Amino acid sequence: MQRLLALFLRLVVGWTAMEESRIQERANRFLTVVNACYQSLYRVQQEAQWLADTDVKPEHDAGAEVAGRAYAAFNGNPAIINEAKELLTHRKELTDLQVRQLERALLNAAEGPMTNPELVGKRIAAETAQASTLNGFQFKLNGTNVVANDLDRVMNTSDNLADRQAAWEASKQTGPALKPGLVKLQGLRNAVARELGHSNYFALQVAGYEMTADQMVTLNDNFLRDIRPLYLQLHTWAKYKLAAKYHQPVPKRIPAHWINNRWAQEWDGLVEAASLDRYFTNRTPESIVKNAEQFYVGLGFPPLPATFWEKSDLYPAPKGSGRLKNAHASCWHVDLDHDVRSLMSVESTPWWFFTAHHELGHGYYFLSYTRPEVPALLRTGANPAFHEGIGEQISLAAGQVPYLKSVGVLPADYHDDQVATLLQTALAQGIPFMFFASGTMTHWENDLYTKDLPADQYNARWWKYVGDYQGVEAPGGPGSRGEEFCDAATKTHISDNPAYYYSYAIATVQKFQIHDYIARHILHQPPQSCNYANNREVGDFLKKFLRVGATQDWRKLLRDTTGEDLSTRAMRDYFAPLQAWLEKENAGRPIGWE
Ligand code: X8Z
Ligand code: ZN
Repeated sequence: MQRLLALFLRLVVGWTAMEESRIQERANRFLTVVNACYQSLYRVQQEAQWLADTDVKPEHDAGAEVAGRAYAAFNGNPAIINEAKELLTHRKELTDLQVRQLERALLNAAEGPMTNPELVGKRIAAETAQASTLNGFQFKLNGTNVVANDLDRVMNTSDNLADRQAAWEASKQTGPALKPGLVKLQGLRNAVARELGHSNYFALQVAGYEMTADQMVTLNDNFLRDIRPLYLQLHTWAKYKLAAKYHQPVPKRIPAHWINNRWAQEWDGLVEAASLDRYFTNRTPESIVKNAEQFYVGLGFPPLPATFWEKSDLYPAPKGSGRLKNAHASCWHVDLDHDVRSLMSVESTPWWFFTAHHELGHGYYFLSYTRPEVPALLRTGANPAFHEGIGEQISLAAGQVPYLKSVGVLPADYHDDQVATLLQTALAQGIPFMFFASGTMTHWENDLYTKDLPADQYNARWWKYVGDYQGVEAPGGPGSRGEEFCDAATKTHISDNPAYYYSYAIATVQKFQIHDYIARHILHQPPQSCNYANNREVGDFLKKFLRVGATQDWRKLLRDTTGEDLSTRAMRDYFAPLQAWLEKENAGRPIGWE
């Protein structure tokens, strides 16, 4: 009897193993084809998009639209959707790597599900038209054609409030031009997401984190709850400082044109003792990009491929060339192999110095996971925040005074006023940004897609969130920006990277966690004043998690990398010395804006 039972069990186990290998073989055959075609079509689509973004012309838009259709025709094909879904019903018999690829294939399909070709066609046409309006927009300041860098120059240097307001208002000219396209895309993106069962477009994007829209909003709200005491102190300090600078009474909320950044997302230029401006006037834009590359090479990463330098578009289009290009920095993995390019408009400023480090972070991440062990479908970040986080963290490291001195950006006798440096970092690289990213952007886009925000409430809702989360108000005061404007749409991501911005907030939290680990456990230096330069141990630590791409669960990867779950702990520790200093500076002042 026992022998019979053992034989029976052996047969069952053997049969199960056979079934398992049969289903794994089927998945492998399917994934081999999907990966190969995905990579080829991705390249076709990226090449066409690159042309459209770097040289805005109707014929390049047409090329991008056709390539977008070809990409969707394969990736959203019902045959792919059905087979991926069918295989996932056997998920227990599949390897983790197979499950990840199948889930990614379904997320890709959900962006252009050819179960409804007419809808997908409409979305691609609308996306292409919106990108063209955005990238080809001609700003005018006092009747003269200007580009975004010109407007930023006024915002970064002018003390004249009328000039500042004119530049700020000019920067909002894209809003009305983009609003009709955004209204259309709100409906089309939601309809596309619903086609494969996602409740809306915001939920589809958040699915890449294996989270629901509500969980994502709560995560962001919790970040803000954790750092609100520090933000209130910074806000108070900044508004007194700005009121004195512009000889104005101290307002409750800060007028948007008092702050250098067009969306008040980073508060640069307030701490004279930490200003790096004068150390950049004699540098060339080329040397800035080379500095950024050297940061990574010093850590043991290879130099960028020659094609990066040949094919990238790194500097402003020459004045008078008539060429219009996307003004927002980005980095592209054109062929999901070694063709990595960056699109920037680098000038000799500290802001572009940090942005170049950010973009090359994407580039080195692309190159790190371009390995045979990482299939094309998983050649992406562990999640989008990991992708944003690496360059953000390197920017934080590149701003450390000991590092800047060691590479000669700062003179050897530079006096480091540590409070000023910390204050500058908090204002320009961390805290107000969180209230824009987790607050205004995340809530507005969640409303746009999850709550189908009506078009006649876009601007009122935007300024409600700017006021509530950031403590900032429109230059003309509340009510001055009616629905004829569309100030949300002046932020690039609303059009061309929708329902994504919480990724920058998570990236900001994560950058402090990874930086904290490196400073304390590898460099044995204080996180607020350390130097990564030429440290191979730091490079090896970074490579270990960059090389896995999306082949592992992001939560586990973060825990394995830093020993911690996602948390604002490191960010709060970093700025802890500032809280007491600010409280002393702000003694007797009303705190906050309510
Ligand atoms: O968009 C970017 C990068 C391109 S991935 C330059 N960033 C956000 C922004 O500019 O709004 C970097 C930080 C925030
Ligand atoms: Zn980025």
